[in-house]
Amino acid sequence: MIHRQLQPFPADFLWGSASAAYQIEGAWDTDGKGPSVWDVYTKQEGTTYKGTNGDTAVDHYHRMEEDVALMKEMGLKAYRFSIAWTRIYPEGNTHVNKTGLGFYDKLIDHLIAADIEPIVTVYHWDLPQALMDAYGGWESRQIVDDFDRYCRTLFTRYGDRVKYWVTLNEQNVFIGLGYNAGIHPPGVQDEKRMHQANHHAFLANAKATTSFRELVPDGKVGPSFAYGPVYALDAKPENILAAENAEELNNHWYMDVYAHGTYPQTMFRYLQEKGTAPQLEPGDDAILKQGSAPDFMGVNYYRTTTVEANPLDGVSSGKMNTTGKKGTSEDTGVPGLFKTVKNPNLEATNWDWEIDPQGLRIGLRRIKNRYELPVLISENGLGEFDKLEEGDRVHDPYRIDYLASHLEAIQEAVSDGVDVLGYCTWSFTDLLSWLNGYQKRYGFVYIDRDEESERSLRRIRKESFYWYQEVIRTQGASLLQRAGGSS
Ligand code: BGP
Repeated sequence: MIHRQLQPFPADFLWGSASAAYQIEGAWDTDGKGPSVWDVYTKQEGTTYKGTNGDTAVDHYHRMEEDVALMKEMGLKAYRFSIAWTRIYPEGNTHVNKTGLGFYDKLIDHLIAADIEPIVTVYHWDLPQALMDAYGGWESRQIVDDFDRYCRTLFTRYGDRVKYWVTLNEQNVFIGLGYNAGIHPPGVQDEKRMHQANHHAFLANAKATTSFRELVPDGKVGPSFAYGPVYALDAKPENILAAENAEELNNHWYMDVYAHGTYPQTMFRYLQEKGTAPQLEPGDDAILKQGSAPDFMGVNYYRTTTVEANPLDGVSSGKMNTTGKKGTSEDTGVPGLFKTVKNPNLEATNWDWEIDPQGLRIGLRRIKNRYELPVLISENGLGEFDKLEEGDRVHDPYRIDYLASHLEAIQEAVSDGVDVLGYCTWSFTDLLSWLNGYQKRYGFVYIDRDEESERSLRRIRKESFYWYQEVIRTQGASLLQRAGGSS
């Protein structure tokens, strides 16, 4: 669709930015916080880039007020952050840590005082280690009740002030990388175990959504899904079928359950035939159904996925580029279904993530057509090397180009009729990238630290900071000037 004129962004559009507790807070064992699986995993030899961990991260725990002041100065309308489960329940499911609750009270109050809508992510991967030790975390059904207890504590405590809630961040990523690729905790490589853990995560998500309806009836809740819309490499029918397979396994598998409470049937049968389908117990269907129909689909969008056919003895796992050396990532796949290939039409970042703003519009359209749900873009951004230059300047036009082109694609999607509630860039300040250390930077605010040293941890506004400030101030109208258009 080519529109003669684009619709403006909605007047109440949430111009936001995002972060996650483990990646920014530091203070990993301060004020009664318990250890999470990431606190433990990152300290095992060879798990992360240069052995980096979040012990200090960017020290947000001690610099929260300064960070919120920068958000206010920028004019941010929304800030998505996550709560560390282990600050609230240090052992996962026993006693509540009042100091932990108090930290997020303070953060929420500061945001509200700065006219910034808080968007809380309940779970951004930092499972209490105690629950991993007690029963294997997501591999046990016990997690469903423990997660619900934790959620109910948060909904009760903060539900009066926080109206936007994200349940699980990227279930497809923490489960896929944790239980199949084996590069996130707990480092398992087993497809059957992965699908079972994933099923428990669906149940936990559904139960928490049901609790939310009871405790925060005037709020909005949804999951954040890492959506990589799938393309076929070309028009060969076997590659089109491979793309259908990938869209179904990678995307509908998750979003169908969130939206409708049901797994896609052809893929479920295929996994049953293979012996890796999850085991459902009586009553599970009802839990999933009751906790379906979120208020929005949260979408974390970074790139599209391009695939071709993959034989039964074909490619499965491949290496990820965690060093920033372009061209070092390997293709991955599911034998008998699809394998990923480089898209010859797209440029990629130094970490081999293909840059594809139109892919975001395509994804938004697919969600609109299949689920009829509003979308909150809960993450989108560019991880790149940045250079701190003389006079405290960081010149990052590549980030501005990336974000501007994606916002233009969103405006096209809005003009297509997609209901987009808001846009959270990843990320506000630079932060720890789970497997990639500190050199893969995403923020509007540069943090003076690297893998080797915490240096001063000073906050320095990048050029993109001022650019986004202007986008927000003009409600997106400044984007049209950039594109040379008018409306
Ligand atoms: C998403 C996560 C974020 C963030 C981002 C960038 O998958 O939700 O926490 O890390 O990706 O990824 P990376 O840090 O691997 O570059």
